[in-house]
Amino acid sequence: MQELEIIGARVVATCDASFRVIEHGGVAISKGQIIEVGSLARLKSVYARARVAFYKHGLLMPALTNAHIHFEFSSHKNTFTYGSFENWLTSVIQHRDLVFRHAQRHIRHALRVQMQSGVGSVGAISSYGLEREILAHSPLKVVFFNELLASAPLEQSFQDFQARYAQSLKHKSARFIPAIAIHAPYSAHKQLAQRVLEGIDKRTPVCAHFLESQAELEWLENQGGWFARFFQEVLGVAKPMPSYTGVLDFLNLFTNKHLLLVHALFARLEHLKHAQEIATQAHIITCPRSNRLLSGHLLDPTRLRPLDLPYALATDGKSSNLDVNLLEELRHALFALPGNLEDNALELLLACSARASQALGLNNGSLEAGKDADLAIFTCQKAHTPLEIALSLIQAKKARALYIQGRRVFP
Ligand code: MCF
Ligand code: FE
Repeated sequence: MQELEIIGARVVATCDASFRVIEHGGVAISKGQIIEVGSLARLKSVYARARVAFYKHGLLMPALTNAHIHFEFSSHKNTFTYGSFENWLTSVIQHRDLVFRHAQRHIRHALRVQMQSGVGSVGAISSYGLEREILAHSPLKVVFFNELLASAPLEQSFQDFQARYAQSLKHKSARFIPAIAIHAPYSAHKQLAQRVLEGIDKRTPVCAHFLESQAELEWLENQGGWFARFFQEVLGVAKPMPSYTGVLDFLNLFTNKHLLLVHALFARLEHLKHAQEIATQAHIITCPRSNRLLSGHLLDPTRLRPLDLPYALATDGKSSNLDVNLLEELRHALFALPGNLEDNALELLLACSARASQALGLNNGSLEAGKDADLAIFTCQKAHTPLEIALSLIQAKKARALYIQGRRVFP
């Protein structure tokens, strides 16, 4: 007889396409996967031999997904400058090494924060590989984005990247997925970006920071502005020129790829449409607190709706945030993003569950038969609508339990 389990709660938010909410419901689990979702009474009668765990004052949801986090910067507190993207970037270049002290301890803490906040999957951006072993041995599902950072087309930079990528491939499993991030148009040279992306299949997500600042747009479109001065004065480049002929040229790197564009605050409609046309699938990742601290702007979800371009919510790293708690991010997003509150509540719940999971190409993020049994339980008295569920979540502050493939990993 195979191991069967039912996990139920007073409120079940499936986060499926119809956003079904079930009172006194649950999921039946076998071999780490959900085999049925429904009322507790039905599940108990169909799977009479199953072990049952019921959370009386609980909200059962898919485990959350934090689709963009820089674990390596977890020890950062107040070294970098906020209030302007340009000043932030200059401060990162000047003080980056400082923040890697005691990195391992802080990375472990950031990992605990993920689990405490009900996060079961992460999209981890890795510039140096400092967090690779810790993440590879954690219970979380990890899409591990080895980040290309090289503004000049040096062979040594390519070799260093390949070596890091090869290290991550050693840990490849159903739970740890090595992938590639192209840092940004101003910091990843076209020739190297093309070379590292060669042979990457159309199902593995590729990630890039994209049009996070007005300066980046100006650099790509007019080859001038703040970045020209930055390359000359800070990095000592004699005649700085972008390696891309424009925004679309940068996006063309991702033709036939599964593309995640992070931030996209200064992207125009034509850029977003182009991304959708050339990519096999395109997603936006938004990190509202990071955006507020760096450029001051926030993504306007109403601009994405007519395009049918999904977005995922993420914390970014402590390099540009006060913490990496996704429930805190949800709280700020709910209060700060422009648009109708109820529409935003529904989209934001999906943005840290089903849509974030789709962005990372994972088989979780909603409670449906055939999905991995990655579940989070939060305290909740009662909730029906997406807004009530979102409000319960942000008041809960911490998950009561986190299951991955049906196995409890927290507390
Ligand atoms: O998403 C934010 C802001 N935009 C760009 N980069 C980063 C962010 N948080 C951390 N970073 C890292 C990036 O991975 O900062 C460095 C890279 O290591 C900037 S380039 C020297
Ligand atoms: Fe980032």
